[in-house]
Amino acid sequence: MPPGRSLDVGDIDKDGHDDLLGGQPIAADAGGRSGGQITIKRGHPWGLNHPGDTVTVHQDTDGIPGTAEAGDALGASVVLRDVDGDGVLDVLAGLPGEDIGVAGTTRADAGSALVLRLTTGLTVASAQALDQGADGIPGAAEPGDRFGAEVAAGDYTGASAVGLAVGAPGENSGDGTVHVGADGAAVFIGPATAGTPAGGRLGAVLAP
Ligand SMILES: [Ca+2]
Ligand SMILES: [Ca+2]
Ligand SMILES: [Ca+2]
Ligand SMILES: [Ca+2]
Repeated sequence: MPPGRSLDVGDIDKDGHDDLLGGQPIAADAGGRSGGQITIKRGHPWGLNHPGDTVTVHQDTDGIPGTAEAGDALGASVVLRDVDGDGVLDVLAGLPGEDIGVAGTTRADAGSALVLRLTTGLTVASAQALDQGADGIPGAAEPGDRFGAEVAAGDYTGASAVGLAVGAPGENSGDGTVHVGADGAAVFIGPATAGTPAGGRLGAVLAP
């Protein structure tokens, strides 16, 4: 596995050694794949490169929503966090180049994000795709939104529940937005709320 374009670390299998999550959104990168992919490498006292301890997931993997298509850019952003509170780390990964179908039309590069609930065996127990206009996420999937260009997770409400944040820097002609989901509701944070300028591409970069 070559270095990813996005990285996070955490002890997924709970053996006391951090495991590595890498996103590889670019097919032309060494070891890359059309549509992008994410790779998990199990950490050991002797390092990361133990044969058989690498798990790669993409949209053509069984159980993952959607289909791998050129330019999806799965893995443009990744974060490891226990999103469902079962004590095992999970993956939030962005696909800002995913095209979204809305009422029979294709919205190119509207973008999507995947939530992958993991097991300590480094397998995906369940997967969910998020995009604008679906699953209670405010806004509409429009061409070029690039929802999923950046992702983050944290306790945004002080309720000790993990919330998810997804950036869509192409929203509204590049004004950008950040969608924050917490406590079962998602909020659209745009320039009027964040105080960012027109064309400021809010959501292009999120701190973990
Ligand atoms: Ca580990
Ligand atoms: Ca796709
Ligand atoms: Ca979990
Ligand atoms: Ca939109």
